[in-house]
Amino acid sequence: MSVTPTPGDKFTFGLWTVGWPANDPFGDPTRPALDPVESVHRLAELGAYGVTFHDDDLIPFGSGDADRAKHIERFKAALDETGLKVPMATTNLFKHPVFKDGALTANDREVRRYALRKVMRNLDLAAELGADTYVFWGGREGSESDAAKDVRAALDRYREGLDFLADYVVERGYNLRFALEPKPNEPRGDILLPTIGHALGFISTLEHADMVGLNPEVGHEQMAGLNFAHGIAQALWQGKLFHIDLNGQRGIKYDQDLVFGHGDLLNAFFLVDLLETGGYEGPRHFDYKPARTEDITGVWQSAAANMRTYLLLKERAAAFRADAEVQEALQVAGVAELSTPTLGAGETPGDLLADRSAFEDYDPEIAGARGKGFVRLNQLAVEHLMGAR
Ligand SMILES: [Mn+2]
Repeated sequence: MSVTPTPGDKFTFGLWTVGWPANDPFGDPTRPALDPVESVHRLAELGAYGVTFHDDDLIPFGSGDADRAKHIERFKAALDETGLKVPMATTNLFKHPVFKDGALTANDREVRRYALRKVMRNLDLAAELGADTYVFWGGREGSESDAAKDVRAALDRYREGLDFLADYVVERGYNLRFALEPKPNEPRGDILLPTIGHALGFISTLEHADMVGLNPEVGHEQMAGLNFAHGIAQALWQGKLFHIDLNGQRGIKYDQDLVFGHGDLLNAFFLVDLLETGGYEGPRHFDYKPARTEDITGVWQSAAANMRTYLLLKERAAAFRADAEVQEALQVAGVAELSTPTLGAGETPGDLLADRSAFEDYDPEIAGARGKGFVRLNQLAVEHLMGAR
């Protein structure tokens, strides 16, 4: 198995990731802005499959129509030269002060109408560039004050906006699906649809629920103390893993956007194992930030590190699965038995009541005393991850 990335690995990067000049709330940029055209070329050289963008990453906010067309033309030329794809696009509904109280859920109705128009314009561009996924990260959809936001009304407006935009995609015949990206907080004190679970519940209420899924991000779930691999497993189970944002996060704190694997490495190991065996076929998209300490050389080193870490984890996970001792430990742990239905085919409540082996003759003390061998299994995973086996 090769750990040199190729387009067949479907690795993609947001223009805003490598292009981040490393300004943060406490400090000025430490790097010059990157031309998106240069990012396309460098990512292609590193073996990436594609790039993704917010409208404002490509076309500076407020550009006139002529300038906008020029930016798009240069970008398209770079895509043609490199063969890089644009599988996903999204809208910046968080940077400009107009969105300080949200976009689709701003209290101010005019802001909401402006936000819809901004999305519609970029949906047209996304379709033109061949994207099949459109992400909604509602970073400003939330509040700092429970008095200032009627959450039930906000969810009504969120649904209204997404239903309307989905209608627009259908009416235009675009081959686009929507992917909502949950995040618990930052930049708002509390963000609507804070976790995978909240977003799945919300999606089930949408008019076009079939064309709306998720774009979960590693760090966003881990900021809430949640197990990302479990969240992804549920998203897959519900047929809603439309896209994924890979990065690293170390515990419950601000959104770190570290290189993939530079946070909870063991969870990343099980995540890659799941993605590679669980039927996910979409891009492996990195939404990280090259650390503020890095110069431009460090930017490209960190981009390469994301892909190399993924491929190494893929290799380690495959070795774990192939190990005869692991297979025996899985057997002892009864992992496969969970796939056997609890009831027999056609078994009724009456049948279960009549089965004395299920209760009257069953000894819970014996079952309760039996060791499960889960720690041994986990240690085998850790040792494969460490390259010790
Ligand atoms: Mn993040």
